[in-house]
Amino acid sequence: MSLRDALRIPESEITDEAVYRDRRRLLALLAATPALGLAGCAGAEPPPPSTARVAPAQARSGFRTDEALTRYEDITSYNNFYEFGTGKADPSRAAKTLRTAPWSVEVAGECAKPGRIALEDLLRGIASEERIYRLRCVEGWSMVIPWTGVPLAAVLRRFEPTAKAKYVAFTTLADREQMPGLRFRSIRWPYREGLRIDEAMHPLAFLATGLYGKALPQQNGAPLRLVVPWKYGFKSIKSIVQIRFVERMPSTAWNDLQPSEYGFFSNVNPAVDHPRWSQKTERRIAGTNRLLANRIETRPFNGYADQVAALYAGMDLRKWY
Ligand SMILES: Nc1nc2c(c(=O)[nH]1)N[C@H]1C(S)=C(S)[C@@H](COP(=O)(O)O)O[C@H]1N2
Ligand SMILES: [Mo]
Repeated sequence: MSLRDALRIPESEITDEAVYRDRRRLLALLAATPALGLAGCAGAEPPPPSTARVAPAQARSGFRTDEALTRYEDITSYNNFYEFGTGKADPSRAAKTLRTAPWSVEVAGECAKPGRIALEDLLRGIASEERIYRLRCVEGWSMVIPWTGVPLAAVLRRFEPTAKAKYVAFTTLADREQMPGLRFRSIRWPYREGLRIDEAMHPLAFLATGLYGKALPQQNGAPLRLVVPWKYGFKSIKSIVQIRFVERMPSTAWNDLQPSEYGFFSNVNPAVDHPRWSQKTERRIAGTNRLLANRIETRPFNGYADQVAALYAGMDLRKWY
């Protein structure tokens, strides 16, 4: 298996166990190899934030779906949370050690009101909502998840971002004592993600605190986790401890590791294949059980094109993948 194969293995017939062993072996290899120097987006001028506004009724039409929900058992036992191991079953077993209270978030950068804020205060006064969103993993499986939480924009506005805030960067907790996966340099810790400011302020961008009406389980990113339903799952960063408003496109964990495979934008796009596999279809994990997943066609922006396509008007989505 080549070095490239070390990075991700597509969802397929391979068992979780085999994926786990291969990843561990090959990620060790990767860690021992100098940077590949792949081009990615570095150096190119990133597109400015759009001024597109989505009408409230249009936005709300993306808040629910009639599609069959994924079972609670599957949402909470088939996870990606590398801080707790690279196997799909690892987080549900290992994340119980994550202490989710007390929890605070540091807010920094280009805003009038930076500081460290307790989670209760971060959420205070913002009405909790339920949103049923599709989540499409870049590996080729998808789920339909009933989240509870708050609009990201409502939280971000609290801190009064300045005109220089062109992007928002998010960071996950990185605590070796609580997170056994940090021993492996599968990615460069802490896990980091980012959005352009207009994406972050979009009504669909959501901060989840629960699912199926219950508190968010650790393996799903408790106590506070981003959900960006029109982007590949890895953009939905878990267990957030820092939010930074920045002027330049921030570095993100997967883009850092392999820029030719994982771009900054990472909008779900069946027309742009991952270099090692097609993105045209997905295995929908819903209803009865995970082993009876349906193969369905992947939709542009994960089916949220009506709500978000305007954000990318005039952008070449092959270049800005
Ligand atoms: N901190 C952190 N956030 C993360 C990940 C991770 O490994 N670490 N994995 C991402 C990936 S690849 C996906 S598909 C989703 C999975 O979310 P779920 O396990 O709640 O379904 O979480 C994302 N957020
Ligand atoms: Mo993913």
